[in-house]
Amino acid sequence: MDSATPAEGLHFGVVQSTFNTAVTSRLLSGAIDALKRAGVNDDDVTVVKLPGAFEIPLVAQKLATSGRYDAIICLGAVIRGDTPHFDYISAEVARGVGQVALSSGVPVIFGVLTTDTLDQANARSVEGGRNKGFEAGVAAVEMAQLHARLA
Ligand code: INI
Repeated sequence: MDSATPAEGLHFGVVQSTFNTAVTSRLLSGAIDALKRAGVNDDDVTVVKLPGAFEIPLVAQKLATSGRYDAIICLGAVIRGDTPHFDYISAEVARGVGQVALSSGVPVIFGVLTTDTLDQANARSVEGGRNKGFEAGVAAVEMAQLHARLA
């Protein structure tokens, strides 16, 4: 991590979709754990919950353009079903999150699982173990620090 910019004092917005909520709740725990371990204050983290991954980009955009956050973390779980629905949602959330980062200039981290099965999603959202939310939290701190340094 970049020691020139302490994580303490940085502000983070976390967007959690509640579809597949058991999975995304563990992603949220992982992200919060990573932020705390980096020294981020509880009061400097805002969590916003929304219905599904498709809705993530709009809310991420609202947070990113508010000027209040040094990075935004997007958390969700899109799990393949029997129809092409998965392909539309996963493509749209990935495209939208990337677009929000580029248009806002604020780091927006993609902590959205896109898996074929619930088992795969569970294996990537283990509390205290392999956890995409934790990885997203680590990436958010690194990107917020880098962003501050490059500003
Ligand atoms: N939303 C998810 O976050 N994950 C899914 O797996 C999922 N599936 O499978 O349908 C899902 N659908 C809801 C979607 O994100 C929107 O909330 C909904 O279409 C309303 O816009």
